[in-house]
Amino acid sequence: MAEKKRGEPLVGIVMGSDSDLPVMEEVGKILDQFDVSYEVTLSSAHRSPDRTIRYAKSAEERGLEVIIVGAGAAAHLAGVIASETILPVIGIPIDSSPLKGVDSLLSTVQMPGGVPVATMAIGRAGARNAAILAVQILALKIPRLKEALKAYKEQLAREVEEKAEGIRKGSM
Ligand code: RP5
Repeated sequence: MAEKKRGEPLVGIVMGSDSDLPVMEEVGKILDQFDVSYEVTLSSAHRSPDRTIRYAKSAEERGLEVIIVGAGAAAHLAGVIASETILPVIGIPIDSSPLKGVDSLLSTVQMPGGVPVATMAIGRAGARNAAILAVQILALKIPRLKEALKAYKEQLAREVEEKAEGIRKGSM
């Protein structure tokens, strides 16, 4: 299947607060690397429930194919969005509260049967993985992304080889 016109967002990125931006920026960096278009917004399950529901309900007709959601503390944002869309929702628990993300991990992952949220690791690694998982989902229909993912895997392995070589030659 042909890819949509370049520039139309395929991925929606939603975060609960602008304080989540430093972690969520990692999602954009990876999507940029794969040349996948996305839109970014803020909404809160608790502070702006109407906005959150409007976003989720309109996501599919606006052409999005995957939604990535980051929230901290009592993180219900991904779950609420998942309840109002048939699109795959990927959740990133953010370590913004005194409980350091364990609270948001449990709030994001412990969905009742029937309403999945694909929950990533807490924090920046989770943000990186959310973006890669989104690319993997899109690659089911977009051949150039399959090739880019294969190259990405090779790059990861190359980086380990180079670091191993550096340690071998280093001062250990
Ligand atoms: C959550 O509460 C947000 O996702 C954020 O991680 C956390 C704190 O939000 P702020 O008080 O910094 O806006 O809803």
